[in-house]
Amino acid sequence: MQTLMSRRLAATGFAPGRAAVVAMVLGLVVGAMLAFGTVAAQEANVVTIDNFTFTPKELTVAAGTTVKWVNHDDIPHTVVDKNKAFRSKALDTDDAYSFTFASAGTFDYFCGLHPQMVGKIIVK
Ligand SMILES: [Cu+2]
Repeated sequence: MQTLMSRRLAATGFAPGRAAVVAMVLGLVVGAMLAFGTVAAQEANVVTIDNFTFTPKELTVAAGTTVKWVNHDDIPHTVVDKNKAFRSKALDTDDAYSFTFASAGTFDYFCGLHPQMVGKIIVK
């Protein structure tokens, strides 16, 4: 037996199946907007540390640029260049470390406490 509600929905051509598709499309649009907002909020020349991850993982800057790393995790991390060009102290929550890249090169770095955490700065 049909309810008044479902009859009304059927009358407007608004079938439950269509509602699901509309909800999915809306979800994708909102998701894309949120993702875009996150990217737009990313500060220039700043690498954030969140959930054991450097973001962006790879950053390209011009020679002379100062790059800042900020730890947003609630455990300490460090920033250590593979070729010992730079090494931070342990960064507590919201601590930052900055390094100025004077000349061109590729700098692979990792966290000294969690070596599986890696990132790269490309200086041009
Ligand atoms: Cu770490």
